[in-house]
Amino acid sequence: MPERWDIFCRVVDNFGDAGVCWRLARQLALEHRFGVRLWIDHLPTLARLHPDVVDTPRQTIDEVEVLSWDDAVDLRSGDHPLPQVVVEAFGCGLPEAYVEAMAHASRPPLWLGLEYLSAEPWVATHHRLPSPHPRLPLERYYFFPGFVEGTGGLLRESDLFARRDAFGPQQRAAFWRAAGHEPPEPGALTVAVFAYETAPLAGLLQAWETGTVDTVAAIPEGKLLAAALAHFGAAEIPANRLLHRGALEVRVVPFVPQARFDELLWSCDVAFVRGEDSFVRAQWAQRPFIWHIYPQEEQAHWRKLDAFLELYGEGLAAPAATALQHLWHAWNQVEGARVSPGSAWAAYASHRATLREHAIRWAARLAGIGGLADNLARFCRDKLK
Ligand code: TRH
Repeated sequence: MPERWDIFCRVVDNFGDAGVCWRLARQLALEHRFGVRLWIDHLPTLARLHPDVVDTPRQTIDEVEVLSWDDAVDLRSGDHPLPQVVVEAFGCGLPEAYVEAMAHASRPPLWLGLEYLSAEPWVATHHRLPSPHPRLPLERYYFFPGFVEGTGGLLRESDLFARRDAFGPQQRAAFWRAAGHEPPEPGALTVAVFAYETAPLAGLLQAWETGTVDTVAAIPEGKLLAAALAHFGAAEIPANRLLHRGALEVRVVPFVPQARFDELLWSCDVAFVRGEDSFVRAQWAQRPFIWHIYPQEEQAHWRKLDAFLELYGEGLAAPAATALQHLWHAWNQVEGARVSPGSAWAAYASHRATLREHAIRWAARLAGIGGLADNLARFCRDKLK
């Protein structure tokens, strides 16, 4: 019998909780051949990421059994036998009845808490530590994704690099046509812009349209588009899904299934990404990238942003590292940000070749710590021996 895993995911907002859990579940099922059940509380979000998902309590997609859950679901019924491994994603909490069943099992499942991704130094010291349940004879292990040895690494499918490296001019042209556009002119700078609607987009668009480099900005359908339309004084998306002024052409592109999201990054020179999953995908894409971090209370996210900037800046020439920090701070509206997004962009763009070389080295460095799904499977295999 293949080892069985339950992954529990609550969708907080946006797409990343579902995006990360889906990517993990799919890889454990397809590459590790585990029996995987993904319990998710908001199917419509998953359906945006995978078009085969339908609104039903139970379905199998890409060999993952997807079950819709809320606390009322009685998971102890016979057709939901406990698995060997339970992954609780992002502190979502497990149904009380399920935890009780775990505690009373002759051999309780191995319980892991998959934590949010952070570059903060304390992560490696907490990774794989057990935490006792306050009331029941159970313990839950912290499992942290990360960028350094001693963490769980980052999600990466085994064929990702081969697919990335095989994605050439023809595939890029096909991506643009599938998105409803002609391939950009050879000399144009192409930028993917996936960010929260709070991003200071106007300043960036202004810099691009008044700049000397023809710039094509691909913005996926979503809340950020309103800021782009406002900048152009457009009431709605034009029929040709283009907004053009000066040196800037904004192209509206569809929100594509997650399996094709990488193609957006691979079809552009620079990537503005956000949250957790697209942030990781831009790093695997070896692109210069700008991260719009998910906002948190009391600006805790600024600490996370700077922790990553410090790590990422290792080995990067000082002028390029400074330009990178200024643009990331401006984009994330960090208090005391030195320069506006527009002028920060000009400095950043002047170091694009250096940043591209650094992005290639960084992806190779990350690959050295192994993929998250593989590290997780290895940890569980060792614990279940
Ligand atoms: O959508 P997000 O902002 O999700 C966030 C983060 O996960 C954050 O950590 C979490 O705390 C918060 O949700 C609740 O950003 P993220 O993580 O990049 O997830 C976006 C997903 O959407 C990612 O899997 C890529 C996918 N995507 C597509 O599949 N197709 C698309 O066209 C686009 C633009 C994105």
